[in-house]
Amino acid sequence: MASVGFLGLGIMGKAMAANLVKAGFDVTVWNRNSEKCAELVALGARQGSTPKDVAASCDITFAMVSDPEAALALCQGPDGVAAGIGAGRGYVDMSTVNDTTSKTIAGLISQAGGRFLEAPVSGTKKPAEDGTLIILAAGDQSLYNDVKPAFEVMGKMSPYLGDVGQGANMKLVVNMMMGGMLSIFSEGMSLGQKAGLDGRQILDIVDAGAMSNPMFKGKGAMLLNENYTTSFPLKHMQKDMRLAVALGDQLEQPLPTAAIANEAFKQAIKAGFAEEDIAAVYKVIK
Ligand code: NA7
Repeated sequence: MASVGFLGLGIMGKAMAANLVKAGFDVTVWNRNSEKCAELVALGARQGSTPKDVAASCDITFAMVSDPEAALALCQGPDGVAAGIGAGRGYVDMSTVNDTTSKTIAGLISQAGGRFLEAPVSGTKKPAEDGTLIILAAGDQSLYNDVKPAFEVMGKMSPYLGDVGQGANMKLVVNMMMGGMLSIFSEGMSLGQKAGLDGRQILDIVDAGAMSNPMFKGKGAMLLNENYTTSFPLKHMQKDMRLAVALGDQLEQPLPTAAIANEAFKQAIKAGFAEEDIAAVYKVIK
């Protein structure tokens, strides 16, 4: 892979792009707020002027932005990726969006002669920094083969899931389960402590049994310390829950538990916790 572009240097994109630079890839970065490029340039990346410019000058361009609207905005218009990509070049969108958005982007890229892969990731800030994300790829298989070396830098596994849309769907299923688990976990922690139980002991007991998992461990400590330092912004989890519930509507799949968890995340956004970590949902439950 001769040269790669990276669009979107938020919490996730910054860590992923930095790993590519450190692994020796020739990386050109772009971010809407251009100040965020400085840290990557200091590491050795070039800075592109627009998404079009990056897509036109790199063999393969990755993107990692917030939501469907942002992912579409990157591709469309005179400065968008589709305007620059040209024949044979690759575009890999790693943002979490819904299948419809991903298919629209795939259409824009293929009409411009490019190859498209969707590759949302499971994992938050720490796995992004450690290069241990789970990358959920779907779309053009030749591009998948070409980007494998970069996926190996950014993640610990990168299964190929089939046609465009299946990566988005897999990601929504996984995060919907995560949001539901976090919501019931917060209720349990609140109920237990209101009943006079020790929060630390609740965590230890849960951790010793079949429900032990890294999320309860990590988020549990955050709840007890009332520390909601952002690793996965709460607003993005609500977006994922919203998109999963919409997919349930589309497929006539009842999702009563996810729908209720989505309401808890909506309440948390209304209470002003959108930019805090997903663990902050506890504050509206307790
Ligand atoms: P962050 O830290 O909220 O970063 C979001 C990024 O998306 C950031 O680079 C934003 O640029 C960019 N963004 C947002 N809207 C736009 C538009 N309209 N155009 C271009 N760029 C935009 O999110 P994370 O890194 O935690 O998460 C990224 C994805 O992974 C997301 O889908 C999660 O659900 C999972 P800015 O710096 O604001 O100029």
